[in-house]
Amino acid sequence: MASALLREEDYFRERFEEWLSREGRRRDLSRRRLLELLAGAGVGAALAACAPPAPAPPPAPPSTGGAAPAPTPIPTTSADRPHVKPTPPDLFISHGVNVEMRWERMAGRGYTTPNELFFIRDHSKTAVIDVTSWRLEIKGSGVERPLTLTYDDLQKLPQVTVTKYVECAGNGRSFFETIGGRRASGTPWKLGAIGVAEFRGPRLRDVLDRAGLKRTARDVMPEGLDDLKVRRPMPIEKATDSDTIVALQMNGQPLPPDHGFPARVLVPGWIGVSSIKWVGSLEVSEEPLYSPWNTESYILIGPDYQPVPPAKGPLVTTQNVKSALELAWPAQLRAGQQTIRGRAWSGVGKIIQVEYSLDGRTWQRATLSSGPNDYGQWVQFEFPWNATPGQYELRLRATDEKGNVQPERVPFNEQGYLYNGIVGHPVSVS
Ligand SMILES: Nc1nc2c(c(=O)[nH]1)N[C@H]1C(S)=C(S)[C@@H](COP(=O)(O)O)O[C@H]1N2
Ligand SMILES: [Mo]
Repeated sequence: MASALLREEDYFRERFEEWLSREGRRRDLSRRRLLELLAGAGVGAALAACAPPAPAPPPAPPSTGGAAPAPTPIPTTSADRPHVKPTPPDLFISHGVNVEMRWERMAGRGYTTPNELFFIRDHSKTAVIDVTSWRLEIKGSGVERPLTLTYDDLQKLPQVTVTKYVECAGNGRSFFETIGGRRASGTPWKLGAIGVAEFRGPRLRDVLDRAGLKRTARDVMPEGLDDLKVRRPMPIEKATDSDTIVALQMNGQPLPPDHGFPARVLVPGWIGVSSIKWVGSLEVSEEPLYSPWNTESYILIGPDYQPVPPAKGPLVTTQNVKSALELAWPAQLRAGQQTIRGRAWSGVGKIIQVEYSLDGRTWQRATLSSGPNDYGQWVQFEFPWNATPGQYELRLRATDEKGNVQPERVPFNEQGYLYNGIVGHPVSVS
């Protein structure tokens, strides 16, 4: 990790320089004068001066026309606040750098997850990128002519809207311990490491075509501009799929910094880490590509799995079938007739059935909404419940069109991926 720490120092130095020049311009002071003021004011004030400003709204879409808007200050993160957007406890369950959405906050909402409620998973911390100097590099043996694109270039390509989820491979991980009795390493998510958004941007294949994608290309590896340079290859088939895009927008806004501004790759149906945020380069290769994220992590390691050299185990790619209730964990409900709602999803196909159980033995079918329901999406469902006072564990069992059903038990894997077993949602009715 030493090199990552070194990069972190570099990061802070660079951010400090950036802050100095911005602050200097704002107050019409030279860099030197600003440094003198900071030195005179002592370390405390200097640090206070470096503290991040209140989170600014994302920049307006560049296409609005009219008078040039006042430049929006570039938001920053800090050592104790790794994110840009607020992550208040009434919206998120905090796991330190990673925050999951509270499912009860999806109750009564429409199909998508608002940007303010969308979970954040950062391997290091949110990278804050200046779009004017940002470039997307396309390189490697799989393209005819390596190329560098600007934000503008990407906006000029045909744009498509893809409404899909991003879900962490570790979503549900805590249940390996609380149900399976064995703790897995990693963030102990409940079920809130998922969100659906309307992503918009050019298709990845159109972006790659600009560099002359060869027929012999095999793997594509997007790399992030965050401290750890998170990167994970995918096969050319998935990279050129019509739903795989370079997202520039999320729910009608430019991507928020925490979700990858200015551009993130969106790889629908695949585990979250495939959807690289703050993408800075795309390596296209005629040979298979490797990174720590497909040899060391995001693979299955455990008694039921064999190594797949050079990976330590089978690769995790597509997401499995899961479901959740739009209720607090644990939930408190008033007795009486009511409607219980939730959402179910699968990485490989639409959901064809959601069953629920109030007693863990008898199952009934919930009603699926007629709204969106495809691979990489969730479907909304509901069922009526005449609740009488008492303690309950509500269970769900979703089935997708490929016949995948949520199981009773999930075989353990050390890093705790893909827990999709049936869970008892604690509910007390009074
Ligand atoms: N560059 C970069 N991309 C990244 C990550 C990261 O740390 N760095 N985290 C990945 C993981 S593990 C997940 S689950 C998703 C989370 O996306 P979100 O924070 O927008 O919800 O982003 C993925 N893309
Ligand atoms: Mo993840």
